[in-house]
Amino acid sequence: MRLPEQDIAQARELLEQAKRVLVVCHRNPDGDAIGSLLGVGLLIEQAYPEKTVTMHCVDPVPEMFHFLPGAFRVTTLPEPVPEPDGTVFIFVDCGEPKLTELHETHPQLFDGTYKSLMFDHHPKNPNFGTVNFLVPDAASTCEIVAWFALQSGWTIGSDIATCLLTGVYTDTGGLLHSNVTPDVYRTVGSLVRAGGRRQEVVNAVFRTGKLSTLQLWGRVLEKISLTEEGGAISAVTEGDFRATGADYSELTGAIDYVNAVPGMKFSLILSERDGKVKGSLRTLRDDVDVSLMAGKFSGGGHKKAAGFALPGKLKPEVRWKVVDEE
Ligand SMILES: [Mn+2]
Repeated sequence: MRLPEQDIAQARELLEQAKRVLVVCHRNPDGDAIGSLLGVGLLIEQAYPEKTVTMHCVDPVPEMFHFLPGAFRVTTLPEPVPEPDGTVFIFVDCGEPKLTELHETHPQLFDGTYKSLMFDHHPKNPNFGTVNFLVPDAASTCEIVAWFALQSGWTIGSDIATCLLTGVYTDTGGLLHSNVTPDVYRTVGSLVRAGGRRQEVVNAVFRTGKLSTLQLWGRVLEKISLTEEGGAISAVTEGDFRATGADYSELTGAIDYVNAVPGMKFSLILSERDGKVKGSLRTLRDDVDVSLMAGKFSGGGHKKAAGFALPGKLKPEVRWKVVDEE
């Protein structure tokens, strides 16, 4: 995979003219958001040591990613935001401006007042940056950042490679999802060769589970039921979150286990939060499109992973049947 040379040249020109670079990722950041936020930040800092580079998110870095170099430097946006002259923004893994949660408080970041670069892989991204690196075929934003560095002739050190590997691993479920292409393996190869600490990422992300997370997942797994339509369905109530002490983000990943029941067409986890019921849908099948199912509830997503949110609460329903006792 190669990025257009003229876009790279234009991006480098913007960076060279800047005094400060502010990198921003989306709210509720996942591994790809944090990995690309830190990866880009550290890369730019290394390439242009005379410039001030800062990294920002409206939400804190999840504990799971605290092992990453630079994780403790991530802050909310400084107030007031530095003047446009001499400032360049870099947006990473944001499918649209509102995912930064700065679109209402800081519309000037998106209306052309500020110059910006954008790195993303969400197909519906409206290309809201001044220079856009949008690659919908990439499994993660971190890969796009890696190509940018490699094509620019920049050295990727082991710290930066570790950040970037994190995003590739989390957005591919540990290289297990169907979005893993030969290019993904090639990029992983380059990052591991650059000293990326693969095992550190795997252990922190896939082999570490807080007690509250494991107990929450226990409840999810215990409540799986199979429907006549071929769905494996489970639900978590606000009571489950309270009883386990888990927060909402700890539900991430549980759906892959619900989706593991053999022979099912799709899986669904319903979860209660702040007066809303959220649905997460997954399928392993090529002939099922869960984004269409989510669409019926005004949601959306990809063919194999989608979601929706409805106002309301969950009401448990137990079905009893009287049978003859032999
Ligand atoms: Mn991503």
